[in-house]
Amino acid sequence: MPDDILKDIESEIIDSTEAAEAFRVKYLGRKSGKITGMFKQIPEVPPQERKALGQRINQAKQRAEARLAAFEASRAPRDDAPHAARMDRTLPGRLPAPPGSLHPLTHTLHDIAQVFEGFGFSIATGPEIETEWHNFTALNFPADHPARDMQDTFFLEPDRVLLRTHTSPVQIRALVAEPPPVRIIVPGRVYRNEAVSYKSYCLFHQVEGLYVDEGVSFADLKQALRLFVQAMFGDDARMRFRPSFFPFTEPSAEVDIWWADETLPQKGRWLEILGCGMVDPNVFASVDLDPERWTGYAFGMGVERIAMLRYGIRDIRAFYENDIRFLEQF
Ligand code: 2NL
Repeated sequence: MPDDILKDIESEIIDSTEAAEAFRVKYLGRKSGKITGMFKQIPEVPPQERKALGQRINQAKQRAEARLAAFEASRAPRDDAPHAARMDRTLPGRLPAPPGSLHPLTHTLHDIAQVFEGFGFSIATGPEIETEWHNFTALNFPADHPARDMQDTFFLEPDRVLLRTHTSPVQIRALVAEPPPVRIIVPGRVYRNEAVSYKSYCLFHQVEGLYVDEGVSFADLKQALRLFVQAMFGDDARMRFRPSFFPFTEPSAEVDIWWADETLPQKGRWLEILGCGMVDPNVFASVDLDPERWTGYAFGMGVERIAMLRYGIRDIRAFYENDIRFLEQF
């Protein structure tokens, strides 16, 4: 009877596509659906009852169709639903997420900084866009020095503003800003207008160091750098100081380390890793410090050069290409 069937329709559980299809066949199926069957029985009742019966069967049919429509609406995304509502939360995630790693230059910089922080140096940074005075003049570069040339330096404004060619201008700023003692290392990007090749790039990284106080000696410099080389390259590392020249230090030296290489007849060779020296009296004078009172040592090294040595990287450009196959090795 139609009244009973309405109750049945309302009490059915439709919680899956399969349940919905079973419901449709049970009530609305063409061959053996209950409602379909009731329509077929209409001719068998007395004519005066047919209209009312037909209406009640139609009502049951509408309820059955409404339940199916409600189920469809509950699972099908609406066109205006936000994207997340249409997302299938039952799909497995994409695993594993690559964790990433530190850049080899970052590793090397951390290791260098850690050694000098252990000696009591603190880290100072400064602008990459500099004045010609901070980058050259205060550092005792003569007015006609070739490094000031357009060929080596990126000038932003003629003869005034430039991309720093070393991090020394940060040390000049430190000496201008605070009275000694000063004990800082200065890591950072520097720029040079050079022909790009496997061994030089238009930008690279330096760590420079500066120690200024009364009574600082060349022996202090040698000791600090010897301990640095041992911390970076091992206690057995062989090193030598070789006389050199920089406008901003006097005397000046370069440090070489012995790089063992069994394929060479001499079983290795000396490789330069940094430059250093005693702060030139003219530098003290340009920052208004008395050269008779203050003494200091300074040094500078290329981070790429040290990273290339320790990791066996042959082309400096690899640091800047961001090739994931290179980066994921560190
Ligand atoms: C190198 C050599 C060096 C310095 C940098 C410096 C800074 C001040 C005063 C004196 Cl404020 N010196 N810095 C000294 C000697 C060498 O770098 O080959 N760098 C890659």
